[in-house]
Amino acid sequence: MTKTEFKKGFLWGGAVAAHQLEGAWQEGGKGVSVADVMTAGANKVPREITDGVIPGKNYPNHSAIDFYHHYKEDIKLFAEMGFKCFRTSIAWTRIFPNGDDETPNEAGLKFYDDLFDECLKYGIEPVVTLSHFEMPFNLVKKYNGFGNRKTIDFFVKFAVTCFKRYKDKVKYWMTFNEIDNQSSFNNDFLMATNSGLLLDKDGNKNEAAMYQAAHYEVVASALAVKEGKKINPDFMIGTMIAFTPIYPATSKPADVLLAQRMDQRRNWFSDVQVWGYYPSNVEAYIERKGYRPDITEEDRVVLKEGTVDYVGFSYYQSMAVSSDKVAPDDLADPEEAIVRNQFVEASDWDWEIDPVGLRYALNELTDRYHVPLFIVENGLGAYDKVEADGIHDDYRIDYLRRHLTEAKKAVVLDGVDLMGYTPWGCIDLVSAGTGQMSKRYGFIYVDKDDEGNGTLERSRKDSFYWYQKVIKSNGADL
Ligand code: P53
Repeated sequence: MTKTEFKKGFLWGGAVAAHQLEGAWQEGGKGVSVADVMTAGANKVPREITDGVIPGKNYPNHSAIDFYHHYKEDIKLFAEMGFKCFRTSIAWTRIFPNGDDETPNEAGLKFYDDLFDECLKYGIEPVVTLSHFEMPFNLVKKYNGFGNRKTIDFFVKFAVTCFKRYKDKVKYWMTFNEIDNQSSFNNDFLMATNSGLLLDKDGNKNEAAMYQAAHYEVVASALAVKEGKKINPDFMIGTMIAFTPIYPATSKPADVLLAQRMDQRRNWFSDVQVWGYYPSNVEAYIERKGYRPDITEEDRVVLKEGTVDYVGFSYYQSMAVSSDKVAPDDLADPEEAIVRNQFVEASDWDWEIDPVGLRYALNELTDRYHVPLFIVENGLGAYDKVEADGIHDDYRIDYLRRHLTEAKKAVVLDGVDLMGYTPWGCIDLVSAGTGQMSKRYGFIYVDKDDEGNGTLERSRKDSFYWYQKVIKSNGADL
């Protein structure tokens, strides 16, 4: 029988992260996270990472959309759209406020019990990321984040606490959000959010530091997988990467080789998590650079024993690279090689829009890993206009429709095993990269602006009704 649609039980839903929507940054015993010390940036203006919370500065995540107090109302709206699942994260600082606390914080644990119960009440399956840019700031300051082997134990303790507490409520987990994004090792934001590393401003030590921290993270992830399976063998635990197809700018062999090199710089994180060992290209690269990360034989055993069950990934854009910018053998920081791709459009934030790249991504990841895939983020950050008769976000519908059409081809024509689809920011929230509210992704509009003003009232956009119809038809009616 020929497949004609998404599989039965396909996990339709939406995705968010705790720090970007919960707010209530000091309630229920919550500690300060790395996201709590990031100010509001603007379009193409990076956020400032301050040394602790400085009075008078605007930290948008502190109150966000106050999901902490509105979650019942919001989940009801997700249920109205027909969500089968809801991807969120557990704020590490609600459970271990300082990261190195002896015992977990009961009020934090209770909050997620209530949140997951509320989802399950509507038959919505929680899909949970353990670490989504929310490391306790104390771990950053006191231990240099994942630059320190001790942080492995802090993370595993956090993971095990969550696994034990929610073992009967949550089946789908991911360890680290977009673990591969730190391949951009000179990017302050990504290094702080991924690994809790504050960068060396000369830029000399950043790459070596990244390989070390990322190694501790893949070990921490593998240990969490191992422990998780003991707690509930039915858990499905995945990696989570920001998958970006890399295209050579031309068919010049040096461009093609460069594109492959850049793939290698980004893909090794998931290679290790899915295969259980480092690809030879990374081993050779670290050796050539003279880096000596602390990788023990015991670590290598753990990596083999703690491989993931599926690959979750975000897909927003593709990238083109040119050897006119950097020769293949000189490539270190992938950001150096990127050029504008003239064959695709770009969003108002210059994110290139490439639906075909999603089909490419699904095929590429299937060929490479042979495990089920889960699109856990996809979407268009856009300025929305509130009009008297509603919010007519046809540009968002268009973006999502074109991407889902390609995803469907990958499933139906190419045989990709796709578990589900959770578009990013199903309800408007604080942008991770810019700290803006005005970079909106939601099906649900939240009345709040970049200065923090607004009633927080929720309203349905046109895309809300469109997505409801998509889910109802299991993707047949796009
Ligand atoms: P925003 C790039 C930069 C920052 C975070 O991003 C990113 C990416 C995409 O690879 O990752 C994800 O809010 C992330 C979410 C984030 C979303 O992309 O900058 O997992 O937390 O909100 C969208 O527009």
